Amino acid sequence: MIFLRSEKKIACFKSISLSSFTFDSSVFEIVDGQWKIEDAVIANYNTANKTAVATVAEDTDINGIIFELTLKIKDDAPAGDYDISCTIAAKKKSPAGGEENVKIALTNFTYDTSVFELVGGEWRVDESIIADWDDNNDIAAVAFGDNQNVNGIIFELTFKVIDPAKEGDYYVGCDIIARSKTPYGAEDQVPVKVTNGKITVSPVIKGDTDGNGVINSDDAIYLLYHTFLPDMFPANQDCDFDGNGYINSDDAIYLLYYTFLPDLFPLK
Ligand SMILES: [Ca+2]
Ligand SMILES: [Ca+2]
Repeated sequence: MIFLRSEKKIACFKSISLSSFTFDSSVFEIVDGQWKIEDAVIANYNTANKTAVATVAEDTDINGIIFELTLKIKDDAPAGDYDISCTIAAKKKSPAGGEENVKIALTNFTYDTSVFELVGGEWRVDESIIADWDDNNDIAAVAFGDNQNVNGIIFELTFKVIDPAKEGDYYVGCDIIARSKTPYGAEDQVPVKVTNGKITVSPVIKGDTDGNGVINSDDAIYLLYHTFLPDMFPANQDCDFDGNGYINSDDAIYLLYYTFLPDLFPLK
């Protein structure tokens, strides 16, 4: 259980985060990142945001190679020397009177499994010491300083709608456990309120590529982004609007014309 893991009897932690990897993206592409620290309490690499965080006991020796980044060289890359850098932030925290005095665990996520598949979860607490999501067990845990404001959105779940799903409103809930350290080192349960999330499932409107319910020039721009970055801008429908058999920027232009002259440029 992740939540218990953060309560290991370790006197002090230190955390290291790597972010803002900079390199010549016309030559290289990040394939993977992996921590090389043994005995890390948490060692995580977030592929989407290209950030890596590790937390270790204070007495862990972390001299030497601590992180390995695997890059792929693109075809036709010119020979030469290239620099790669990243931002490293390191923090040292003591559980007894240090800053990471508040811990929150989210468990028992409830949702209609006949309609949704849970595909991901991510903490939105800035400056957290530990933030983890165990998708095998549907448990998420975070620890942060008691001077941290955590009102608002703290955790984001990503669902996939199972096709075909019935239209309607669905609710998502979870159990939440929050604890805070007292000045004497003991722990108090903190009262917290969970607001259940609502998801509305509705049919996709032809041409509404960004899925906001209306068709306008933003959808043409979204489709243009999709043709360049399909992973970041996924398609919610078949976007071959000019009906020539393939999807490219011409379909984005065609969709733009459609927003002005729908009769002349009907969506195929
Ligand atoms: Ca739209
Ligand atoms: Ca087309």
